[in-house]
Amino acid sequence: MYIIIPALISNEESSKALQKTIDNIEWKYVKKLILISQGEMPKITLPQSDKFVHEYYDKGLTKWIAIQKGFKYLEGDEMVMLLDGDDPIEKNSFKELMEEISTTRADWMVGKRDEIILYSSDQHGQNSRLYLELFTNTLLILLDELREVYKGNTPDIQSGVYIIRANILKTIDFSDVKSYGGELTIFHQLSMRGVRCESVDIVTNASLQSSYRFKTIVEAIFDFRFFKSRLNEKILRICGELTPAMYPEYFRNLDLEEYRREVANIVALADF
Ligand SMILES: Nc1nc2c(ncn2[C@@H]2O[C@H](COP(=O)(O)OP(=O)(O)O)[C@@H](O)[C@H]2O)c(=O)[nH]1
Ligand SMILES: [Mg+2]
Repeated sequence: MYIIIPALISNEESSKALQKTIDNIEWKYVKKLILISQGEMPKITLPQSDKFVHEYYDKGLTKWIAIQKGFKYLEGDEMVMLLDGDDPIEKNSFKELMEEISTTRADWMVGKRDEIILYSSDQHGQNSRLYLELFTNTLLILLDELREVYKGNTPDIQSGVYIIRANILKTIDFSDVKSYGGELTIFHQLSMRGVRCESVDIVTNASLQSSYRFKTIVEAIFDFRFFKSRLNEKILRICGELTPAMYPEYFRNLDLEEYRREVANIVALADF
């Protein structure tokens, strides 16, 4: 398999997290690891191997442009894992995931996180990012009419762990992705072609503060053509009501009143 890691390095902590991400890789499964880093030059020890390439840019990229820089190294129909560089997956879980990818016949897998705990600097509640992801995932599932397809196990669409065959990944049009949300774009485009994802369970590590601001994420999501052109009050209301039932596994310990307030805030911020 190939692995593409986009990494924005802003301090010692993010450099360390990148080192851990790379240290957890089982090299026997890997054809090429492609690291596209930006910000500070990462202070890491890299494997001396022709299985490894590193492109560094001091500025001017986003996560999804960085990922696309890696496409020129991809050949054939091997699996490509898009992996965040902030050590998002617990060590053993990552090992199991690599094992599974090495034998799967699937065209496309999406990592389903055990917990969604994310922090953007400007979010106002502990669970704001969780609600934002689940609400907008549900919106996409509704708009793309996929409720029946994924009944009982709704994909974790905005998880950073996407695994797709190289030839398929290269056909995705990312021109609509400004900053955040390439996962939603991939999900939408492949779904429209009838390519279904397989969810694969992953155990997450505690996450560092996000490089994205909450407001930026909301604006980016609601700016996608496939959202914007199809939204109205009614679909937003239905989506608000359906989300907890689509993702009961994440709603177990949550307060529904808090959820409703957060959704109202998201819709107000979205200003579509
Ligand atoms: N190369 C590159 N990587 C980025 C950029 N922005 C974000 N990333 C990486 O994309 C991944 C996801 O970003 P992160 O801030 O962790 O988002 P979150 O987990 O959704 O809160 C991380 O590995 C970041 O380092 C960027 O502008 N350039
Ligand atoms: Mg992260």
